[in-house]
Amino acid sequence: MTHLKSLAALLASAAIATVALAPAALACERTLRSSDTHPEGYPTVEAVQYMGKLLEERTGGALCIEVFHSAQLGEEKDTIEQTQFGVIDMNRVSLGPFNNMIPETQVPSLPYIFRSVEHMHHVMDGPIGDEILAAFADHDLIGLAFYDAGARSFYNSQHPIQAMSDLKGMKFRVMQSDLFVDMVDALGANATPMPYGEVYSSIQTGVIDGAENNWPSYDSSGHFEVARHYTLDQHLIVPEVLVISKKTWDGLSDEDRQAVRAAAKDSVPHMRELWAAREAESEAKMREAGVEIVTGIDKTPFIEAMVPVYEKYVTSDKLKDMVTRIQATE
Ligand code: GTR
Repeated sequence: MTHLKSLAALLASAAIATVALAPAALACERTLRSSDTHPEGYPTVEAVQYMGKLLEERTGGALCIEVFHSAQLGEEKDTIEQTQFGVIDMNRVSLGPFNNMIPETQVPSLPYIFRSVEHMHHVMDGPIGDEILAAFADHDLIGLAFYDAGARSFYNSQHPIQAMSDLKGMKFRVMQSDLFVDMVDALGANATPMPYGEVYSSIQTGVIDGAENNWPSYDSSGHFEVARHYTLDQHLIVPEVLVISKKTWDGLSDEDRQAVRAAAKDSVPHMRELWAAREAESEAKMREAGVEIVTGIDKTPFIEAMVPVYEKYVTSDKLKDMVTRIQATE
């Protein structure tokens, strides 16, 4: 009897467990795999997870997103290819690695093109942003939204950069984009394009003197441990982009596509809040960690040095027109 009772109890608890598990198991008919180079908790990772929650709620569990953070699926350039092939469904990346492939992405990647992050928001939230997102379609990708990445500045292991002349002959890692190679060369330094994940050890072993990035990346990558001099020259305000594979897109119903687009757009204000908080937090952390920070440098020579870079990259009428419209945007 006791035995029977406990068997009944076991069956009952199994039934409860099945019931309890059922919603989770049924919750997602389809889970989209999304890549990110940053660790759990980084604003881009959290923004896509938030988008996933919106999507799951709004589609009644037809679509969910799982973010593979910390470069689990590979470095940005490789994951972009895999997204084009449809092996990865979604990807959150910088616009930088798209520069060589999609000329329109070069425009917001031009050094000092934006006067401020607010200026960048006005441009990317408007028709120019939409034109850039649309340009992904010719490359087996659908552009969904832009996210914040603050401003990028130079940091290095050697000495403080007070003026452009201090960069002379130094070796800096850049993202894999010809535009950024030419940017660094135009400043009198030498550029080494390489994947993000190789930067720490390359600085540590002296293969390069430094790199350039925003506060949260400088912090979360640990680069500040090996490159203690950070100069706020803010040469790039290049946004991040969220894309979905055209292969995945083609397999979705119209309704689901609309839900994906809307959830991506709706994650942007949330991302901006997360970003602002994280940026301030990382900057404070870096100051506390004793990083030598150079502020208030004269940016004029940096800006003037970019003239040949603009001449080299802004060649088609389309890109010229975009640059003119950006400059005319409030
Ligand atoms: C970060 C950006 C990453 C990656 C990285 C890099 O700011 O969020 O997507 O592009 O920079 O420098 O490679």
